[in-house]
Amino acid sequence: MNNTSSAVLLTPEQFEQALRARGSYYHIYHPYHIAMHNGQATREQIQGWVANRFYYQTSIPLKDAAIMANCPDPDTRRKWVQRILDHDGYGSSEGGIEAWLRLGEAVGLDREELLSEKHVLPGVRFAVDAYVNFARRAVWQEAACSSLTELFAPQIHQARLDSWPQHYPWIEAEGYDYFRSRLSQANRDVEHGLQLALEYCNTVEKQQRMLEILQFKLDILWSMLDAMTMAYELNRPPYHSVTQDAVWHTGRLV
Ligand code: AHQ
Repeated sequence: MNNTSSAVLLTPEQFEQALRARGSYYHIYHPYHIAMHNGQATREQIQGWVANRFYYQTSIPLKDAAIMANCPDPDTRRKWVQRILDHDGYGSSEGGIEAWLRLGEAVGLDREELLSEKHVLPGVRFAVDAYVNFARRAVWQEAACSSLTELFAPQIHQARLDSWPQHYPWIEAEGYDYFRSRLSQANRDVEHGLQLALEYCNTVEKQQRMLEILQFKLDILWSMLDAMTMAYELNRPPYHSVTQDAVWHTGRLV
């Protein structure tokens, strides 16, 4: 994908532009997401998305803790820990995972159903686990900067807030708190992530590798929606040719 041999060292501004240009491949352009945005998603497709994305949300703190475990710099850890608190909650703040459980209830899925992870499709699980395992073993700067798909996230959260209430009146308004919370959190995270990327990527090789890592993360987000498309749009969930039952594994094994 990236031919490093012909690449040249980009200035920080040029490198930031190169990172932002990958936004063309963000999952906001995936047909599943476009259908949800345009009001063409069924209740089952929305519920499937919420239940599968719950696995992504609950994996983010594990990913961020893995980065912190590999990071020897206290200043970075002091900033990075906020990401874990944003999801797990702290003091009187409920956290994003609790807010996502309320999104589940708002779309008609009770807490136990999301917490059981029984709806998490193998393809979604494998994509998300690849992200967590990458964070466990990669150079901490590379793992930290793989969160930079959030360069494009505020747009996607705002789009949901702008379109879903009118298209899906059956979704209770309390469910939208999570998207609202991410508007400011994502912007703050991106400011830190971008600063790390521009500081760390000071050679052609590091710049080219970081663009590849960002594509890896874009592929994770895209593949999650591909798995949901198979199951909830094409009605071809795993093993559909041999059983109508949901027989795939639902435990976190890696
Ligand atoms: O809700 C999201 C979230 O908490 C995070 C953390 C961040 C990371 O560390 O990789 N990425 C991310 C994202 C969230 N929501 C996604 C969405 O479409 O709702 C976007 C996703 C991202 O862009 O990586």
